[in-house]
Amino acid sequence: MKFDRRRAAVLGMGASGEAAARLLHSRGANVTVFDSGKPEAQRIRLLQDLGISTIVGEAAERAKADYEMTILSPGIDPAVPLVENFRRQGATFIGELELAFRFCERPVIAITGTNGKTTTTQLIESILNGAGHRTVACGNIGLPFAEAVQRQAEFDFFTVEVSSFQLETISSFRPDVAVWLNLSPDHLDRYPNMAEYRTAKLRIFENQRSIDYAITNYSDDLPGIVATRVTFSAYSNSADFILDGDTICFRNEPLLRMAETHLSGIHNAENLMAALGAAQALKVPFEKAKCGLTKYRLPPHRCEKVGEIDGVSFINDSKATNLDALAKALESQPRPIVLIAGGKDKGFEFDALAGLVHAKVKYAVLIGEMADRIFRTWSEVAPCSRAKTLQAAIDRARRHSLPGDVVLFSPGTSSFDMFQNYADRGNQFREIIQELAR
Ligand code: UMA
Repeated sequence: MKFDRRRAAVLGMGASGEAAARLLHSRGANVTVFDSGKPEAQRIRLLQDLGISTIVGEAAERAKADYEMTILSPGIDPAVPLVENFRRQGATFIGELELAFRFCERPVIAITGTNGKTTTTQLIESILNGAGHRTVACGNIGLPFAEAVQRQAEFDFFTVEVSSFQLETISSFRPDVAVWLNLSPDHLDRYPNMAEYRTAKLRIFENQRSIDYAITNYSDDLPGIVATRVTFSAYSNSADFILDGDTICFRNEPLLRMAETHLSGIHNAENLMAALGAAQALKVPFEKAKCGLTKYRLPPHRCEKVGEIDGVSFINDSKATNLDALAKALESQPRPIVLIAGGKDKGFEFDALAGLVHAKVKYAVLIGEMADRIFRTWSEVAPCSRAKTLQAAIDRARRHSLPGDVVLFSPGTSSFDMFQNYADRGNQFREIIQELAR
């Protein structure tokens, strides 16, 4: 596909905006990138050196929008002035996911869900690479799809983590295999309600045909899927993939014991089933798929043990950016828990977890924008207090823990009120614990 001298605008100069601009530029388009925030100076220079124009700050919100196509970065809320200015002038938008797909000449496996996307995306990547197929985990996971597509000669498949934000702006995106893991409240600072969040996510199936595959959680009632469906569930025996004790089975045939992997917990059993479903859709024999699954280890910030001090274990679960992830961390922990939770206000009501907190948490320290609100509900079911910094929260948690306890840092919401992102938050937790353990 060539774009000789077509005028393209890219809104947002983050990772996906840069990748979209580079992809369009490499195909001959005249590209201008707009950013109404403060993008990295190095990124501005890099783009300008390539011959890509940049407009940043307030000027981006008043710019003339006479472009033949406009690419919107996923993290930019469509209601902000930057987007509104373009919309007022008649622009229509596609996202970087859609743009990259238009250039993609390889089969696509797309993975969505509120929790487990990154783990499942990496499991599928591990299965395929272990079975001798060349793939790369890209998309919402970090490496923009538009960047991966520019190197498509290196790959046989693309394994793409997709977020609801990215799916909002697709038109022709059609994965050969779509994986739907689960749905629970998240991003309610962007969506007015759960129905709109769900609608955005359901678009993963929108363009699929009957020759494609949809690997779906049996517990979720999903409308309008025409692809061939394969279901999984750790809670029902009616799905194609089920959990029998410790063993994952496919239509009653035992395939894999959880003990053969480095993963634990019901949620990870479902992630493994979903990955196996994708492998099966891609005709990867089970014996070959197993090799990638048994080798796989979780990335950091997911119930990661970062130290032990005076018999107390410290667990970094900074990736828990919603209530469902926090609930799973609490449920999977057999030891008495001193919990550190809280962060940015994303529109959640933490009282939904009051029962679980009562049952599992001996003390909770609350941080961030939501500390006061969580304190109001949880202090009725468990001893709680608030702390202004992560260091103060850890000090307080230590004072309330005994040998054999676990200090679990599982915030249950986003990090952006106090940290750059969840990884920065988890790294800071790990560094403090390692410093204390010295
Ligand atoms: N910006 C404006 N005006 C605004 C708001 C933002 O110009 O009003 C600019 C910012 O100044 C910044 C740029 O937009 O320069 C940021 O764009 P972005 O938020 O889309 O961030 P990217 O760096 O392009 O990262 C995006 C995804 N971010 C989000 O969806 C929020 C990354 O997912 C993804 O890894 C990356 O593309 C590559 O595909 C992150 C994420 O948090 C990990 N995702 C959410 C999640 O997993 O819950 C959905």
